Amino acid sequence: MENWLKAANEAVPDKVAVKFNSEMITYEALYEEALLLAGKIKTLGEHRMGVFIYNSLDSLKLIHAMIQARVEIVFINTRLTHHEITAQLHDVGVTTIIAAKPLEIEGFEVIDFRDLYEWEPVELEEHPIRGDDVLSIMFTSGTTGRAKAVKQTYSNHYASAKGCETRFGYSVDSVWMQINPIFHISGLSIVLRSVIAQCTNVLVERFEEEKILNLLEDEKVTHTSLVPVMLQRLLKCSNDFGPHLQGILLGGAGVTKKVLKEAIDHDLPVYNSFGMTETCSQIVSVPYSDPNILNGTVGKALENVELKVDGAGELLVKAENVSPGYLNAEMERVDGYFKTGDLARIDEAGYLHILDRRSDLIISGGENIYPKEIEDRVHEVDGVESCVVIKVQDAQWGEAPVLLVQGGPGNEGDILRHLSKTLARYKMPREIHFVDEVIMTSTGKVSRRKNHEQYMKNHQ
Ligand code: S0N
Ligand code: MG
Ligand code: MG
Ligand code: MG
Repeated sequence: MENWLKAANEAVPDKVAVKFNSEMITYEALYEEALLLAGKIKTLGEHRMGVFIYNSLDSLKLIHAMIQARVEIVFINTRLTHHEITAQLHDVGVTTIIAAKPLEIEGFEVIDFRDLYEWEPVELEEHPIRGDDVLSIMFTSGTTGRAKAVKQTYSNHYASAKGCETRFGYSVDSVWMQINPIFHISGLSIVLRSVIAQCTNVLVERFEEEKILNLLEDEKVTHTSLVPVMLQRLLKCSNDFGPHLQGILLGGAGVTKKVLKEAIDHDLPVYNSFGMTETCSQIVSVPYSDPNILNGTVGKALENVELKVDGAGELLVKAENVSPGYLNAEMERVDGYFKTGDLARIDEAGYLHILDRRSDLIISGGENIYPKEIEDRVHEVDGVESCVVIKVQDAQWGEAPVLLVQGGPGNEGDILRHLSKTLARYKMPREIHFVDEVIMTSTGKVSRRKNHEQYMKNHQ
């Protein structure tokens, strides 16, 4: 596998690789800095490390340095609590974290990124990159309540970039804007796509509507990715995204027809899509120019992706961009196809329709929440007899969790205290209701469906 940054340095050394606020860096400077930092990172002797970073130029330098040092990068969602981070990192044997801000997490050696510059480097040896080497590890919540660690290889990322490039139509002269967090595949895929295509990445630190709208125009951004909540928030501010945009890749959560139609009516070049951490970003997409985009489809398979729906209605994927597996769990496959767990339909013309997401997955503003994870934490509180988390529609975030608890309303304070210590803010239930009885199935399991029906009846 080619060393992408080295190749970009050879082909387009003077081209701006990254713009961030008032800073910018060329491919030549980025490569040199990555090599320098890689030599310092090597002194740690670790083959897998955690990173706790936000969208910033330093973070991109660090990612490229870790790639040059061939260290597996374990991405930490910066919205998580220390409780959640600790569980994830223990699960994958990580003991050292490089962080963008001073951070203390008990049991881990945390290195402040800026301190790396003071270190004496060791000499870097040229190692060829093998396609099946692991570049990154990202966590995705699991049905069991335990986060699964997804291995993403160099081949996975490369195939993903090439599939996207062909369908989404960007090239060396394009300008990508990255708003999505670098610790999600929606964000990291932009870092890697732009280096592979040798184009420019305009990196955005946080979601600020006015600033983003100005940058789209000032930096002549041609391509970007958004989750639907971001698009909705931008549309509230303005429906004129300037004359340069050629593609807005929408993913991470279902988008309503209303929002899609509003965007298309204002000539915004939206592509709906569907992808997962396990598939290293989108596997299907559909452009604004295709009238089918308003039929509820997430699109047609990318050129290098094979899709099937099995007898039970489950979506199966085979492609170079599908992860080889989880580090801490079995990845279910059949005949070489990854079993996504999502229920889907492929229509006669080959368009994919997602019917239902993996067992009760709640997607809040592009962040995945599994009910089981919240339920497990609630069960840890004294006095709770039973509980269930259900999914409700939410005007601000698309979907949100609601918690129903059986056992003493006096527990509310304890529950809230325990949840805020152990769960990220975005996973906090929007409402807590105390019920006489959490409804069970005939086999004695909590029934999410029946409790949901009951809740809807009471809250019409
Ligand atoms: C939507 C975002 C930007 C909202 O963040 P914002 O407004 O900056 O929030 P903060 O100022 O940090 O916090 C304010 C309060 O809001 C709470 N909060 C923040 N986010 C959420 C949330 N998602 N849900 C609920 N609450 C939230 C904070 O907790 C805070 O509250 P208090 O004050 O009470 O603490 C932000 O959420 C965001 O960036 N979301 C997107 C994340 C993302 O990129 N997800 C995609 C993940 N999926 C994938 O990567 C696979 C699909 C894929 O690859 C893809 C996806 C999209 C586009 C393209 C692709 C592709 O194929 O390449
Ligand atoms: Mg995920
Ligand atoms: Mg904010
Ligand atoms: Mg978030």
